[in-house]
Amino acid sequence: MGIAQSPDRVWDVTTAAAELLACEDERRDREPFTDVWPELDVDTGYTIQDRNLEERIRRGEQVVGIKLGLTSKAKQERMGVETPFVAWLTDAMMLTPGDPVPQQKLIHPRVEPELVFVMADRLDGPGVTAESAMAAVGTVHAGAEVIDSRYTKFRFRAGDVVADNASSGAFVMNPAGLAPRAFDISAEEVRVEVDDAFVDSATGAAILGHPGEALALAANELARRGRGIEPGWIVLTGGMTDAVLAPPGCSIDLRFTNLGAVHLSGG
Ligand code: OOG
Ligand code: MG
Repeated sequence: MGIAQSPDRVWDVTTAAAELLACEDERRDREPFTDVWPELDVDTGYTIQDRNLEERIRRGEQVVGIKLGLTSKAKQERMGVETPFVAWLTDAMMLTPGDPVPQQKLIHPRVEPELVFVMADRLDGPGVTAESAMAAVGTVHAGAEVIDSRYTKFRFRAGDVVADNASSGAFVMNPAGLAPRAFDISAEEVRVEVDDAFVDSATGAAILGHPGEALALAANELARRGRGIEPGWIVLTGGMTDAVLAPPGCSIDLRFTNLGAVHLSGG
């Protein structure tokens, strides 16, 4: 924790939390806090993230699940942060299939393909393994996350991005899910196409070897904060490839082997 002095502002958990939500509301990006507040570590970041979850709930939003961040090498290398982390999903972030990227709410959206779990059973850490985590999953879905950092050019350190609810923006999933035992999740491939041109691909194994590892990591991290993963929650297990830019007018297709496709237009 601690307090940081910058030329114009003093940052602590309360002021940084308020500033991040103000940036989101005003569609304004800013420099990362760690430039002037190097003590902003991952733990402090989670405290800020949870403060802002309370504020989102106070505004009437409801928690619908969680998202993992930086669970693939492609994402870790691009963002320059190697620690996977967890953040909150609320109903305000949920898109219906066919909805465009909500440009009017976002600063500089990017889209990434994700394997999404819908939980059948409650999952409580600590001590959760990938195997015990997968036993609590009801269905697996093709998904797209629209990330949107409140930091200029997505430049941040681990504490900054955890505080910023892991660049949460919006997400959508294909409603047709499969039972986890119905197919090989590690081998499930996604092909990313922008404006009908192939740009990238990855398999489920890109997510910590198996996306169940990401779910276990999330359960164990939430346990540290005195929480569990609830039945019905949606879990975004992390971008499988690097994210692609999603400006107005673009067309993005994520085509999965068994899970179908997700289409997003840039609006
Ligand atoms: C941080 C959020 C990362 C993922 O799936 O890895 C994330 C960022 O890339 O801005 O959502
Ligand atoms: Mg993501």
